[in-house]
Amino acid sequence: MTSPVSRPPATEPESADRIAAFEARIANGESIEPKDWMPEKYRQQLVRMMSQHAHSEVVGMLPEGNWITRAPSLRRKMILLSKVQDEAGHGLYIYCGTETLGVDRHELVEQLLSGKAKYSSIFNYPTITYADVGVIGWLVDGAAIVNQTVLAKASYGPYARAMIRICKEENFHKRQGFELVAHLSQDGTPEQKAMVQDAVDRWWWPSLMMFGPHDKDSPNSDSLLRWRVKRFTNDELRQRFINLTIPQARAVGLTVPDPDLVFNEETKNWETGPIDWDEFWRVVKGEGPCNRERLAARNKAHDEGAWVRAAATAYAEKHAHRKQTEAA
Ligand code: FAQ
Repeated sequence: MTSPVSRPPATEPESADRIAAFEARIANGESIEPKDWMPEKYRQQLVRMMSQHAHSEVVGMLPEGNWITRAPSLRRKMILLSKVQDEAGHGLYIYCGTETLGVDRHELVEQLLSGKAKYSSIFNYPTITYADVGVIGWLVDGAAIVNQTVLAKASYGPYARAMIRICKEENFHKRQGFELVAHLSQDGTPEQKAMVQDAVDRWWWPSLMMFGPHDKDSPNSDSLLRWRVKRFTNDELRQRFINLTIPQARAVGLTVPDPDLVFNEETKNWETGPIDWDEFWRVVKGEGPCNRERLAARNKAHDEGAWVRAAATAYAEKHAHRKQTEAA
């Protein structure tokens, strides 16, 4: 777990009664708000999950951002620019949400830049062709929607509310991705069809890994489910995504790279072959194809933005000083 982050000491100590009252509120479907009392473990779990999520949105700009200058038309460039910009906004909403838990954003950003914090494994894979932009929109944003639509009902108010807006934008992201995938696979040249199939072959398994380890290997799920931050387990959401996506792939004449894929008539689930969890943990631990590149890019952007932060701080100080002088 990422190191717990500091907060002013709670004025009211934890007791069995207080925890029971808190859990009763959650069981009753109430929303927990920043000024409400909460167990320290609940706060820490939210800080961990929300900060990882915010980092993912920000690092998630990099793989597709690589293609902005090489988008094949003005229309595609405009779509991609606004999508990548949206991801920056998502990061900001979620960092703001995390700050309501008494965390300093700088501390979180520092953890990301130093490589201490986690972010989604999916963003450590390379975007090799333009078809990857379509496939990321379709599969990666599609997986994010399945996960985040449920998080929009999470017990912590600021997180749930951020998810409502984010999901609306993610829906646009998914649609633009699927539109590009359908265009390449149905109207494209044989080379374009091969290119989009190759992108699906590379992104399919990493997209399934986005939902996290199997339930039996998920140490955080129990408490998150009890506190209704998560409403479904990792495996349940993964299965929902697979069931939604296979018919979409078939509709546009694409296949997923899984010889063991079968439809179970009884459960009505598409069942996949085994996921390579060794690969997943390698990527999570920093040994994925692009982990170093991503961190280097974020650090470079942070360093190059130092003058903007300095200018904003100087402007804020000047403004505050002027207000003080006017009030005197
Ligand atoms: N990558 O006990 P669990 C997006 C870690 S946003 C890396 O099951 P939990 C939008 C986990 O942190 C994508 N690490 O954990 C977009 C934990 O480590 P810790 C991000 C992972 O929290 C699209 C350990 O493994 N979305 O795509 C991953 O109960 C396109 C054990 O795991 C969110 O963050 C992983 N895939 O469940 C942007 C959604 N999975 O902290 C740009 C919110 C697990 O104990 C372009 N988060 N780990 O050291 C969640 O729903 C949950 O946190 C899960 C993990 C489901 C990700």
